[in-house]
Amino acid sequence: MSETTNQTPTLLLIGPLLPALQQQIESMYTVYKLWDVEDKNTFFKSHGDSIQGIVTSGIHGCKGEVMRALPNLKVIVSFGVGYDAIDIATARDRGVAVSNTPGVLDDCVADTAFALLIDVARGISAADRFVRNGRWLKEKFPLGRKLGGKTCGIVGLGNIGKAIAKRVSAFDMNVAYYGRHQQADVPYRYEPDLKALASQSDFLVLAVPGGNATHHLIGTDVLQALGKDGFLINIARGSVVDEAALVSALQQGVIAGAGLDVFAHEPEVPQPLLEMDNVVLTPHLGSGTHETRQAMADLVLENLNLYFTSGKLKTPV
Ligand code: 8YV
Repeated sequence: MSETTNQTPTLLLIGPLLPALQQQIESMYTVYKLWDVEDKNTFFKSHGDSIQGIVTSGIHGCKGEVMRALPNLKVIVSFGVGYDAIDIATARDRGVAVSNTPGVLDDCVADTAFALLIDVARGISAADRFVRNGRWLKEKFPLGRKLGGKTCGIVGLGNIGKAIAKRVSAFDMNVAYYGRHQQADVPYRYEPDLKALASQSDFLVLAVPGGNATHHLIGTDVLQALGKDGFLINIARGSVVDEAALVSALQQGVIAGAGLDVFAHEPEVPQPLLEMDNVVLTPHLGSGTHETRQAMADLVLENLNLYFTSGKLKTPV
């Protein structure tokens, strides 16, 4: 924690950032780190007035109570495209500007969705365990499912959804999508009924934002519609799926399998999922490549510096 002079704006970091990004921010601003603070009330009383900006991430977010403790807060700059963990209503009420990092991570998140899809279809992770555990010496690995000719239902055809559609189309899959509105100028079939989309899909891929509007969008009814030969892929947010319903659907063979990068209570993953060979689990690595995380870091710095020199944000929410 460092406070040098009052000439540089004072920022509060909610959680640790990429080390290089954090270092750059610390070299340009006066920075407090909330995770280092033992007594938050005392900290807010003595330093709350000085803080003009918050830097956070899609995971760390920012609660309304933190904003309310900072009377001179003007801006929240977030690392990540999803901002469901930021209390946007409170930010708007208090006239606090918010930015995220759209555009720069679509390809990597879509790659992750496709990696999970091909993995669950062909059992790549399970096959790796099969070879390592010496089972190949005694048994045959079970057959997988072909992708070509199958239907991929995409829930949420935003930039990431479109990047997923492009990838699965290249593998000769049919694409249909569900969303609030049909989109002009997309070559994919719109399905206005989520359950109908699930029942037509071999793979149902979730690419909607998190938050109240999509909370538990996927429950028992949609999983039953997806059916015993269907796979669920989630690279969106754990909150979009009723996780207990998903676990029980997998236990009872209601669906064939799942590829999951996000969970309801990260980094906790329900124990039954850890024991299933037809489920591929990744630790919220959707955007996690050197190139994309660097691009996200650059955009965070750009938003921050632009705000404190011009009062504007490059990518406001
Ligand atoms: C990041 C994400 O892992 O962009 C998002 O919304 O979920 C991921 O890209 C996360 O924001 C980093 O904390």
